[in-house]
Amino acid sequence: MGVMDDIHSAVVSGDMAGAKSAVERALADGANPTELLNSALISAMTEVGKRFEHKDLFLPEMLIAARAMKGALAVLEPHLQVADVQPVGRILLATVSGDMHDIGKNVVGIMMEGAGFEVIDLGVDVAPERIVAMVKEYKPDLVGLSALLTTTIQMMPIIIEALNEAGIRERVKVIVGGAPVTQEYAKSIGADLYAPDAASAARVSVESLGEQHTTA
Ligand code: B1M
Repeated sequence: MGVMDDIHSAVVSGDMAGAKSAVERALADGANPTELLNSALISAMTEVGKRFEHKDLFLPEMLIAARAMKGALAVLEPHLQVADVQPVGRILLATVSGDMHDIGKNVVGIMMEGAGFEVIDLGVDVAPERIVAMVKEYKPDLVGLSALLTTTIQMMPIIIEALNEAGIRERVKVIVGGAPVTQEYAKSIGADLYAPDAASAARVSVESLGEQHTTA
């Protein structure tokens, strides 16, 4: 079994120490950090999701797999950052109310930092009122909303409406993402941008900075 397989199976089985040391080993062997993220780590979480769906694995196992993923990601993070990038803008990131999934949002944050954004991460389960207050306080260029549940993506238009009601919608671009979110959904709720993954989230965000306010 190769080191990529070791990482994959350590994450799936929730072995954080094993996942971290396998990532260290892969990096020492010269593995590409982005490939490692996509092929070993993210694919492991996809596998966990499939097993959960098929009832081959249950909530506690999903939780320890997520913990192993986070440990491995912490080892990988410095290698995903590009040194000496010029600051391009500021983004406020949040997982929406009712949603505790933060791995994808964290990966988006890492990629945004790599692209030169100052990232203000509000964490998970963030209420619309808090997002409005933080936009007023930090005056970001973008607000990034993540949601992983078909139920919680419904908070996204509520947050956009809250920004509207507070009279600050025009000050920021809103980018949305997360597994159940689609380009069509993003457009239908009046988001400015949508990205299916972290790398494209960073790319479209940088591109959007020079553009007029549009919808996704
Ligand atoms: Co949850 N969970 N979970 N879970 N979980 C899913 C999402 C699920 C698809 C699993 C399944 O059934 N196959 C399912 C949702 C079904 C649905 O809504 N249709 C599900 C469920 C049901 C639940 C609970 C309800 C289970 C229960 O309690 N019975 C519960 C809900 C809790 C809550 O939020 N209120 C729950 C709980 C959990 C854990 C806490 C155990 C854990 C989360 C731990 C954590 O995040 N700290 C967890 C996990 C780990 C998962 C899976 C297995 C993996 C998610 C993940 O981290 N993926 C997931 C199954 C799956 O996704 N295949 C599942 C890796 C991550 C890098 O990818 O988050 O998709 P992702 O992010 C990607 C893109 O989506 C995108 O870029 C990222 C990187 O490329 N992206 C953005 C994300 N945000 C973006 C924002 C952007 C742009 C792009 O712009 C701002």
